[in-house]
Amino acid sequence: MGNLQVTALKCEYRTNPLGIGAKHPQLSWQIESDRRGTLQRGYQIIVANEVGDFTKPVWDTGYMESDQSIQLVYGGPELLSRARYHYKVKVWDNLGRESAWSEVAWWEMGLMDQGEWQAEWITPDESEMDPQSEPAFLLRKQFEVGGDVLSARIYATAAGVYELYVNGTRVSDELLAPGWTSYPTRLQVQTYDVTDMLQRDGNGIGILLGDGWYRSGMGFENKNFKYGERRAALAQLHIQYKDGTEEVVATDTTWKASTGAIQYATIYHGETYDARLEHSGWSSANFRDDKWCATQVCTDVSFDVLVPQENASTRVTEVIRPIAYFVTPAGDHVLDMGQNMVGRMRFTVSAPAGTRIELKHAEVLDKDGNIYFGNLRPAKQVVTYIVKGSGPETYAPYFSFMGFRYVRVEGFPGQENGLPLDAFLGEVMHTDMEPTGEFECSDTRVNQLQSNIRWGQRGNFLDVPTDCPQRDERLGWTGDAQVFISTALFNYQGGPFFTKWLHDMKAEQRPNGGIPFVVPDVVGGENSAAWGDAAVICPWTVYQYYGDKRLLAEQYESMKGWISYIRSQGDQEFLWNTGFHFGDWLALDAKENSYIGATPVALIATAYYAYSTRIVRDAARVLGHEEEALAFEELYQGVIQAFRDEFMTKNGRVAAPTQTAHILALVFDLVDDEVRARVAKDLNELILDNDYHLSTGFVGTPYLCFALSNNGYHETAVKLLLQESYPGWLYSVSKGATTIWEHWDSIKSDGSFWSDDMNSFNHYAYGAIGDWMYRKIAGLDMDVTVPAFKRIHIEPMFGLNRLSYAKAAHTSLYGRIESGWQVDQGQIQVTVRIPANTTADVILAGAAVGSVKEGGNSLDTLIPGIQAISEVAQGVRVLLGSGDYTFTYGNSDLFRVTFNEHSRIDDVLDHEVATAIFQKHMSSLFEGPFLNFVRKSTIKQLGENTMTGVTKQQIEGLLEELILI
Ligand code: RAM
Repeated sequence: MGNLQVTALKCEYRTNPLGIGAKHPQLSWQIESDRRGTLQRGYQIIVANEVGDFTKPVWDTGYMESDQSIQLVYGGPELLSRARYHYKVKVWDNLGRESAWSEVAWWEMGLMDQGEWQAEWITPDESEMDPQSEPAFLLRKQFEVGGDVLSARIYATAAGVYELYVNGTRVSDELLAPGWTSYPTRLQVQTYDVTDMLQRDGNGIGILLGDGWYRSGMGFENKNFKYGERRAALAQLHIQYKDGTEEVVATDTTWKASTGAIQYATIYHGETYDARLEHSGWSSANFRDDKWCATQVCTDVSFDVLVPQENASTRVTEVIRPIAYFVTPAGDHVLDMGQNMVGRMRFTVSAPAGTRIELKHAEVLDKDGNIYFGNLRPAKQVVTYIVKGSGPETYAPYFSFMGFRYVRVEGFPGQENGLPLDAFLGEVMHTDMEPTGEFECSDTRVNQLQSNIRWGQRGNFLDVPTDCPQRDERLGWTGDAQVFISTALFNYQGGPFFTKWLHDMKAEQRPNGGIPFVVPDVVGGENSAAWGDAAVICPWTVYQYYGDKRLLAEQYESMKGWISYIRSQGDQEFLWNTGFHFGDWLALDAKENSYIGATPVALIATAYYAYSTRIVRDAARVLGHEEEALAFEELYQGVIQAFRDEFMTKNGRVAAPTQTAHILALVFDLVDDEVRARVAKDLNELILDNDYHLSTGFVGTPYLCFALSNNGYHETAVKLLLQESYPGWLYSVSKGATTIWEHWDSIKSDGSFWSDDMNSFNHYAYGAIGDWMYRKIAGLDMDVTVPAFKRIHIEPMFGLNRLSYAKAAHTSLYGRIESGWQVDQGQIQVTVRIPANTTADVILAGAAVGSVKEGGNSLDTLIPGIQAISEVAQGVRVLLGSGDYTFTYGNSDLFRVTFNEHSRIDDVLDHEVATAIFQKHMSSLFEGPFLNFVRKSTIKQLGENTMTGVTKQQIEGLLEELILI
């Protein structure tokens, strides 16, 4: 009967997760099938207890007729705190096949009930140690294990950041636990499996406790103690013996406290570690702690705020080596990591005791080649290590992270003769999300852009979505997250990440529905259009990608709250024309000395008012709140009308002559079809007038290319993408960027900097173009009416003659989706992969039914998996079931070069192709100072300009070759 398998079982987005907090966890699986067109017709889930005895199931769904294979809500009896559940799944498909049972997977509940806490919050005794002092605390206890251990778990958290040790070994590779949440209301508890770490009789347990976000002084004021003055820790070890008894070891005042090597550690400024002050063996049994201080109970943090960890943990996900070492003109010894990264340096050193080594981290070099710290503002990013002197010592900071490509090293033994590169490693740190997106095309510059976008995400998804990872900010700016979330969810599995952050947003929403600028809120400002709208856009985007109805339901009140906030603001119900807004932040049409672009903020605010209201309407429908949906529809219509009255001319022009104003009118559907054509044309002209350059900021940029591609100006969108001169995405690439910059000209063409004041080289907002690259260039898109890619939409837009191939992949909850195309002399090949239990509409642009073949067969034969074929305006539409398909067809018109003497070759050709042709005909000119001039000149200018020394013959050769394309 062929092969049908259930694989990749997930609970709450994760494989075999510990410490689940959801009372009704959501289960997902994937189906592998050797047949095209596989759909799930039914499923059966069996959940068993701790030991996995499936003969006595906790929950057995029996055969369920349903095509649901993701986010299936556990519906059995109440799940017990701390219990492990095993589960397996089988499915039946539309071809009548029954799969075998999947492999058994499990999840384990966290500590669910506050009443179970026997542990107390502890901190060093105030009478013996100043609990506000800088050095990190060491807290420890000795305990006995009196039997054969079946299993052992530790539930722990901290006011601060902590690492947990048992018998001298770290219990996990998680970093900066418990992560950053809205601490006054929510603090995550981590669960660790320590079964294999316990030993019979004497054991030691230790907690290393630093400041972290809790006490570091986040925000602009550089004030410590934002959340609290004292660090404290809470931990509870449950030992289950094989004889069925249980024992608990918990933090209480029998623990002892000390300080040690970590003399200082904060998020912005780095860490100071004096290895001479280490307490060797401090977390092992039999360590002499009689000289250590006592501890006391700390009541600063309540038990009510504890929640089992929601986000994936922060980890080192990659280790990179420095690519170079050099001495700057100013005499600094600098390591180059080759990549702007976020994390920490690990190094190994042998030196006499007391040697002081200092690492200071920076993102860029200035135009003279000196290391540049100006953009860090007060953030120091300095790591100081004081050598113990006992042979090779290895160290990396515990409780800080840096944003950097370059590291200035001072005091490293022998560095006058050069730094030994192999002594240093860069450890890349971020929330450990599964990579789910790949994009590649024929233009290597665009591939570098894609890499920059991904690195921007990695560096700024360190537990919260931050604006930047280096200066004294690193805050959960709502606007930045909102513009980037769609790209982010293509690139990485962000379900747990956004679930946690949105819960924090909801926790910090103001009683009137207002939304703070940053979440967790350490800044205090609130309620800017496009920033506060994150409360609506983010849960909806998570729903679109992952079909997570529970999160949508959890956030629904918060989403509505934001709309009612807006509604109460304007001087009439349907307009939002009051208050402070960041506007089209950093747009290039801003007035001098302003960050706020020229697009009227009331236009932006009202446009988002409409957009968010429409989303809440749709969310209401999904959640079955029909009456509310109707009310939001009415409100939406009112806002659209008000937008038109206020911001459109009678004849259908956008009154504000900015790119962003036109973009919003188009992408938020604020105009009807007739007017739409005119607005699109006007937008296109604004860009042509600007010689194919954008002028947009945070608000317009993410949607700019969508506005063009979706309204008949895809060619202009592609030109914008490929624009190498300032301003455009490839400008920073041409300047050697390895991450996305905050400003289009963070480094100006003369090598000088935009400013010291606000100039991050790792700011993902403009990376939002990634979404368009996936959806339009590679054509991998979703049908928005069916969430989670259950219905896939594949429609590559070929980028005319500028790109010769593009391909993308996305691992959805259903499995891997692929879309790719290539063109060779007018022959087009489109390849797709559609996972089981989904279907796809594939649009083959410029195709005619008679000319398309799939796997070599013409479409008029019966092809397995192809369910329907039709001609549409763009070409041919095929409806596919799951499977791998290759379509081929010819259409040389689509790729014909429209070339005349006014064309610049770079404008009409794929960068790689242009390069090859240039090399062939003008090799003499290809290098040297004229190169740029030649590439940017029209054929006419080239022929006329004797300066370049281009011969008539060369021009003719060029033209001949171009005609062949
Ligand atoms: C800057 C941040 C962020 C932006 C706000 C308005 O400080 O870096 O990117 O959202 O301003």
